[in-house]
Amino acid sequence: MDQLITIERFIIDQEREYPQATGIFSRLLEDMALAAKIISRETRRAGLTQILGMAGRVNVQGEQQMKLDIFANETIIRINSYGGRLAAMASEEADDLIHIPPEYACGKYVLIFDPLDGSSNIDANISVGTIFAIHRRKSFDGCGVIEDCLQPGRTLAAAGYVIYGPSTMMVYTTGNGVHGFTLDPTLGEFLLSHPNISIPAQPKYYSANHSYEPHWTNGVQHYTRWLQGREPMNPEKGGMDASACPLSARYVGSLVADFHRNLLEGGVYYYPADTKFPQGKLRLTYEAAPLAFIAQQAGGYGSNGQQPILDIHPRSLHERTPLFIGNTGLVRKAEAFIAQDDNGTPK
Ligand code: AHM
Ligand code: MG
Repeated sequence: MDQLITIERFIIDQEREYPQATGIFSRLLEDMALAAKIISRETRRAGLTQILGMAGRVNVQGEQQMKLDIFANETIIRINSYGGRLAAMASEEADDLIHIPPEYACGKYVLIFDPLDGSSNIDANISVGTIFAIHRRKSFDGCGVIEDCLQPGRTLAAAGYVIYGPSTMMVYTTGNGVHGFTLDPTLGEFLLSHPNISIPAQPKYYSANHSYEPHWTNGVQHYTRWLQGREPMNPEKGGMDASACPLSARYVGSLVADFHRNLLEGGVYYYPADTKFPQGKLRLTYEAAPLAFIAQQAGGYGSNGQQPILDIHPRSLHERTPLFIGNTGLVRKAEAFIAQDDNGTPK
């Protein structure tokens, strides 16, 4: 008989496999699920701000309306500030480290997040997402410090994302497989819908913003033509062989949506360095690293085109990185083209 398993029950069942677990980590994941439900509720009403009151203006109830990315940011901070679980937080929406208010205890984890990635898509009613990463703190006591957040993805304790699409899903890993939960809005519960996700061996899609092609390196341009089945690599130098190609192009322009589709269907997403973004556009600590950890747990791979994303030691909270992520063989192929044709820097 099919079982109905809520995310809370699943988290507790996983915790039982670690007798030394204190439960703090489980509560942290449950808090993220609660934040996701609240953000989901608000994104569902996004188009209604037009008639109920625009962001930054007063709505018909006389309440101040907030932009959704600010709302998402404040929701995650509010839910995670107390409870003694975290030593500090960092967010795409905050320049500096977010400290735990002095009236609350500091805990042993740090949370780094992008509260509403792809938020420029909201006005067109396109899927957006939240991405989060949880590290064990490095500092020993007191409040957390920035070095607690500047750890390579390889040491992540957990990572996940929430996609606000036709349905809302939360997908996460604690290094023990990737599991997906779909929100039943009538119950207000995330139910296990996608246990043990693994990227299909046969990919279907590649996802990149083609309008930047003239600004890409020779390696990335050749790689793109290879994905389209228009250009062989002679001799084949690693990664998937050309029988996988041509792949179909799909690009939402909302990282969580593009990543999620390729995770379930097979494919590669890339946002390389180019002349507009010489370091790449995406952020290492709260976009690339958590998604690379999830990809790895699902049998895939995330690279900056030259080395694994998970090996990069961040130097600052908002550091950017090129990103190639998805089926291992497709990402290794990008590395092979980049190594063959350029040194990874824009022309
Ligand atoms: P954001 O963090 O400002 O929302 O930007 C990140 C977004 C990603 O979701 C998406 O993959 C990418 O930027 C799209 O960029 P572009 O419009 O240049 O293709
Ligand atoms: Mg973002």
